[in-house]
Amino acid sequence: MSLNQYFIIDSTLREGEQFINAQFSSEQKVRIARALDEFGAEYLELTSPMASPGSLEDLRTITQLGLNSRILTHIRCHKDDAAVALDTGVDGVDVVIGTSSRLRQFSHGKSIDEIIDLAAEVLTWIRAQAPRIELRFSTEDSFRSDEAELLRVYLAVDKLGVVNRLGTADTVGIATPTQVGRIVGTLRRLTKCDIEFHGHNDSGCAIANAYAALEAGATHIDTTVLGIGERNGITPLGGLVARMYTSDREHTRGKYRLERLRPLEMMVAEMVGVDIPFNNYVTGFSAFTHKAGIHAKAILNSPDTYEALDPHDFGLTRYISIAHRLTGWNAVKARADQLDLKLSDDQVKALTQHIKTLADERALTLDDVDGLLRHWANGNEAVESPLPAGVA
Ligand code: HCA
Ligand code: CU
Repeated sequence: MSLNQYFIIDSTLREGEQFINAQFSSEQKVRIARALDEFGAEYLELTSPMASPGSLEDLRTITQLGLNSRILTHIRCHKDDAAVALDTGVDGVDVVIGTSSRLRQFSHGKSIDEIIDLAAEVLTWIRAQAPRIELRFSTEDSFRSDEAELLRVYLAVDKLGVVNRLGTADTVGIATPTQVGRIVGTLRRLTKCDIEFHGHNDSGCAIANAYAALEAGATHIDTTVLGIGERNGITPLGGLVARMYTSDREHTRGKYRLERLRPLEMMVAEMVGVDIPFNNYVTGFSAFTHKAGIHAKAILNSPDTYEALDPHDFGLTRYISIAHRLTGWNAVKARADQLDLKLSDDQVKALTQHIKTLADERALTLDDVDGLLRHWANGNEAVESPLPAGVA
């Protein structure tokens, strides 16, 4: 399977609602849905209509917006939930039930055989009611479930011939790429269904696990904007897109409107009252900054020397920092050119040494360096060159 044939199921309006600060109003949900649709997310997963009267109403509203994204809702493995969900006109239903011994014992109390029987009853019933709906069956806590039992559940469901997709969920964020590859690869070999991966980020593998799932044959990946969700969330949309871009730039550029990512993230960040982390994929404030002189020189010659992602594809720009002791004369010269100041290479080299000496004594700003550049360009380059006002 080519890594190009995958779909994003963005769950900001379901898993993302489980983020501690998320309390989306109906109007905010519609704005998020539209922004994700414009970005190009193929599916949006919304909170169960059983969660609250407002959740039911918002599901109906968003289903009727006429978006390109297909609208899914997430329900327990119950006929009652399914009946309410189907009545909203959604494009698909994501059914989930826990299979780990912990969830069997402390959550729903069912044995593996009981899970298989219940899944058969509910899934067959849904298919009979809605022959064209996209039907997904997922096991919660798949990666802490006994592998033989897990497979028994999936194969029994596959055999029913009524579901489109089997979901795997790393509910507590403990899976590794190798484990995800093994389980998804097994499902790929033994079933004909599409395969979805939903991965939490508790131990930092959510993007790598999503990628491993795709390499092993998964077709659908769950994301949320900024990765928000229960605890510290799931695979972030931006991080997954960055990962896919580095694998196939042209395809990713064609598939998603990448310049929409930052406004989308800023909107959701504001709604849930968080800042975008400094080291966020693509949109963190330092994602396209370059500092060391050696990096700056190469970046000025050819940006792909030190950039796997082209900021312009995401509607962003790079920044080369020069006001510090690691600076290099090529970057200082580029700044002089930007300011249209005429300085010889020897002058720029000498000034660069001067900047390094000053930076050893105190933190400099770009204004300080610009002041020095102007000062030197005006012919005031005495060895003890006084700093312009405010710099010394
Ligand atoms: C949860 C459920 C879930 C479901 C994932 C899925 C998980 O714990 O809230 O439907 O595949 O992480 O297991 O989000
Ligand atoms: Cu989850």
